[in-house]
Amino acid sequence: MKSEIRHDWSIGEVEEILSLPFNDLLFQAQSIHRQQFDPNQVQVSTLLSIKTGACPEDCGYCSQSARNDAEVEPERLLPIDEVLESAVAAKEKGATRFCMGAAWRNPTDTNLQRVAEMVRAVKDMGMETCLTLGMLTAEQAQKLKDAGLDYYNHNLDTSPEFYGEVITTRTYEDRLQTLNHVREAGLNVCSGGILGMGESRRDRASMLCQLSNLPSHPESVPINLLVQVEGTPLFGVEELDLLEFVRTVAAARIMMPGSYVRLSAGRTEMTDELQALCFFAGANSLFYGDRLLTTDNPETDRDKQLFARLGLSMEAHVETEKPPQGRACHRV
Ligand code: SAM
Ligand code: DTB
Ligand code: SF4
Repeated sequence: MKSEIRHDWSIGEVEEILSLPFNDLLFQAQSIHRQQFDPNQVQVSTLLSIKTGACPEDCGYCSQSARNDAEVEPERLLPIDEVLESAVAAKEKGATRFCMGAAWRNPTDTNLQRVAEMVRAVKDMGMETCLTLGMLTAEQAQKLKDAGLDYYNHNLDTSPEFYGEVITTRTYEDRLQTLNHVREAGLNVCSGGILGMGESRRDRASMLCQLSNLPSHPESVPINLLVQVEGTPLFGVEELDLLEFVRTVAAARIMMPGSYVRLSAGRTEMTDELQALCFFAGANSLFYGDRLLTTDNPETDRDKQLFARLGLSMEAHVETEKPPQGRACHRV
């Protein structure tokens, strides 16, 4: 099984991959993973919510939407010294990348300036930087690139077909446009989605097609398991068979061989054994730190024990210069 960078996947073809016998699927994914990456290394990033809650969007999964009844205390944009304090703590614990998230539809230019200062300061500490602030214009993406930003996270979340069931206040096309602006500005792209929102296997195949058929594969592909937050429309939705989660990780690995596939939200619901299967299926990065944005993540000590049980090591600081022609990075 040779890994190949393709941008022409069809939904039917991916459904077939997702339906393979489990052992065949995991064997294929692990074989491809080993051609591209050290199979015993994980890259770890720490998240911080720099502006929490009161978001005007209606994302059905999100605790931060002003339209939902989740118990989240809204907060204004954090002062830069608080952000830096968290970044220092994350670096001390071994994170190589610091990801700052804001509950905005899109940043205003004033807010963008303040966030750009945060990026400069975190970068000066010797960490990689990532932001997720909602939609960006081409000019805003360029400003962030100029400030030294390494990655921008903007998820497609689900398939174009299922999308309208989850979000109505921005379109799928809006998301693709932001990803295009981010890519054109020369930033690394972090884009993935959420599983367990009541979507079908075909929807999962379709979302992976959207991601892998972008002109360049995202360098980072977060696969979130829905965290069901009380007060959100998706609270109480039927839970996903977690082996289906592993299958989707494996398909992402096969389709985007050079990308980091990131275990994201939902790890507190996963056993060590399930996470081990995800690593075997090709996941090689995760969020590290006891908080995601508004919900819990495993404690760092628990993750350290997990890594020790599996003989995994945390990646040291990596170079994030864009690979030639902006293609997904090929590590051989
Ligand atoms: N407001 C910005 C936006 O939506 O682009 C950035 C922050 S938003 C919280 C970042 C991503 O977190 C979402 O696109 C979604 O994929 C993920 N997310 C949010 N709430 C989640 C939940 N309850 N479970 C799983 N993933 C979630
Ligand atoms: C991503 O795909 N998952 C992270 C990060 N990108 C920003 C966020 C997960 C949020 C989970 C729910 C919460 O903590 O509010
Ligand atoms: Fe707002 Fe982002 Fe949450 Fe949607 S996912 S409600 S845009 S914070």
